[in-house]
Amino acid sequence: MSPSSRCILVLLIGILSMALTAQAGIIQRLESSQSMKITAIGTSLTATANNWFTQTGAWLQNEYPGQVTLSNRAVGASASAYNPPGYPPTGPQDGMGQLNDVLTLDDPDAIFIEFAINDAYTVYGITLAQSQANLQTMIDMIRAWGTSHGKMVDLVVQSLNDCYLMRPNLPSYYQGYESVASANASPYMLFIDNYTNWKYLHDTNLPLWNTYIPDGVHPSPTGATNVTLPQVQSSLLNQLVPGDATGDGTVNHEDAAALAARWGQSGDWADGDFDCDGVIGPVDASILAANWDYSTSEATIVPEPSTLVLLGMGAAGLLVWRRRHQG
Ligand SMILES: [Ca+2]
Ligand SMILES: [Ca+2]
Repeated sequence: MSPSSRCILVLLIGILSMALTAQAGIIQRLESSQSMKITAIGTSLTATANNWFTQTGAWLQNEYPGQVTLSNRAVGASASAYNPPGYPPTGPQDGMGQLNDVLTLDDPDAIFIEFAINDAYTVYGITLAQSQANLQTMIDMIRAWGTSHGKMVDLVVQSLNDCYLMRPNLPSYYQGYESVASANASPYMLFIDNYTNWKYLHDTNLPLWNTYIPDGVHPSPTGATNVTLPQVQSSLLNQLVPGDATGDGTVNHEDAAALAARWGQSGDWADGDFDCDGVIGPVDASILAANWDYSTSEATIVPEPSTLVLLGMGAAGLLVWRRRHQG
């Protein structure tokens, strides 16, 4: 069979089994008009008022009115799975406790996770290996819950800002988070790296960094708006599209060709294994077909009101011009 006819066959199989597939990625699911309960677990970096999560939630609620419900279960001074000395039994709830609440009370469609900053806090004594193991346990718990409830939960694992107060190995803990996310890669897993941007600001403009993180740990609302939020938005908008083997944000003939070339063989995402089972087959083709012609550029931010006003003025001007020239 020639590559092109094999490609057509694959697409036909895919179109026939389109009903089997579901959208993945928070923006994609919202774009397809799904309602989503979006939750967060984490430390004070997520629990404090008007932080990155509040701002991200407000942005999504503004872009997708009526579709987004938020639940923020982050607790200040918490770490992934540990009760700091002096806190229990009335102290902050650790990550496992927060996750239990999300799974039993929230019926989540998406969960943001960040504990690395406090796992790295030397006073808590959580090793890098424990931090990674705890994150893996949380991911396993979420996926098991999803399987038993018949739904896929979008996971967003993050590094947040840099911090130099009793956290000498924080970059390693952030890297640990990235490794665990990568080892659990799927269309429903996204790792967002905020650390690189914050570290860059620290190294290039320390006075501004000090303004944005006045206590050395917690970004101010302005800091969150100017550094964390744009990265979160960009990462969500550009999340790997199921079916996009080439990773260019568009699902088209190039991706079909990649998939056809490895049909029936083993491979990874770039070869067309979109359900991450290690083999390129009919389910992958159906995922590709379900997202055919999708482009991340379509999921762009709605123009600001001022832009709409300008566009409106342009349209009004055109109308006047046409009337004059018709009259
Ligand atoms: Ca592509
Ligand atoms: Ca597959």
